[in-house]
Amino acid sequence: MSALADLPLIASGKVREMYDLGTPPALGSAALLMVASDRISTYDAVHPTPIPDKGKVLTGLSVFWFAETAEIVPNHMLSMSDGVPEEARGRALAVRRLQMLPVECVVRGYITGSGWKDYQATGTVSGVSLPAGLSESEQLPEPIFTPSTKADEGHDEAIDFDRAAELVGDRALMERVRDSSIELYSFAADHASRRGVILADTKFEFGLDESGELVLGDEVLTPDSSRYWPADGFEVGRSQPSFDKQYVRDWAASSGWDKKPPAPSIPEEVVAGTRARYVEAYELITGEPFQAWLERSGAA
Ligand code: Q0N
Repeated sequence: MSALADLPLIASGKVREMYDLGTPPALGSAALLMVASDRISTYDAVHPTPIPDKGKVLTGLSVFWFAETAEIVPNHMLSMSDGVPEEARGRALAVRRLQMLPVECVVRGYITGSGWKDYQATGTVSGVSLPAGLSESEQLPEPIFTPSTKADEGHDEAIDFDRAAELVGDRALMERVRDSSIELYSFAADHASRRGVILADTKFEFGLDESGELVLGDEVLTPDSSRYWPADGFEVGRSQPSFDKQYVRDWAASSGWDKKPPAPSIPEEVVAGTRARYVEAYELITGEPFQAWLERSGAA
């Protein structure tokens, strides 16, 4: 018996789902249930093997960052308990229903991934000109806002600020979105650096509430929405190991998988190592035992 299955599904991605909660009296506004699964993807393909507690780690991290950043920008979190079915406790949040802005708000402090590719080809990322001569994974002189939009096959398409403002239909609002995004990134990157972790880049989504106020939505500053690198061993001039997924990627690279779907199942020692890295990320960033989140959220 699944309480989740009885809720209307309104959006689903590779590794999470959103359900309609209606307008529960205890929450006082139209609400959604945002659920993080234990599924993991590498090279854009979802593996059939779950990583136990991954959804709880990501949800706990989002809750940490929602609390830490609430004075920078209000966010959509309503509750980790009211409206959250027992079976989803710890890996789901009740959130305010917003009118989402149709842009993904990427902030980069380091030049890597698709940004590195675009920079090598054009010297720019999402219309932002960067200094010549940067090396792969180098820290940028200052964080840059590089919005994107969902292209047809669910792949992100880089757009410049003007195009983002056009899609949102309000240039002044888009300027506030950009400034808030950079402030959120800078705050989080500073926090992470003091704990031995580099926040290379991250993606935010924003919406407007019923009174037109700008609100931070989605998951925030999780390993799925961000690139976290261990500061230990960081070296400019090469791609960096991902804090969380490197065990799976290293195993996948040596397994003979051609990195095209379907993704293979993951051996148990790789699952265990990966789970330990997610828990380590939670504990490093929040400064508390992961067990504390399990208890506070009603998962344990
Ligand atoms: C919602 N997505 C992810 C924006 C949408 N609080 C909310 N209220 C209503 N809808 C959503 C949220 C949240 N979070 C978010 N789907 C529904 C999809 N993105 C893709 C990029 O554009």
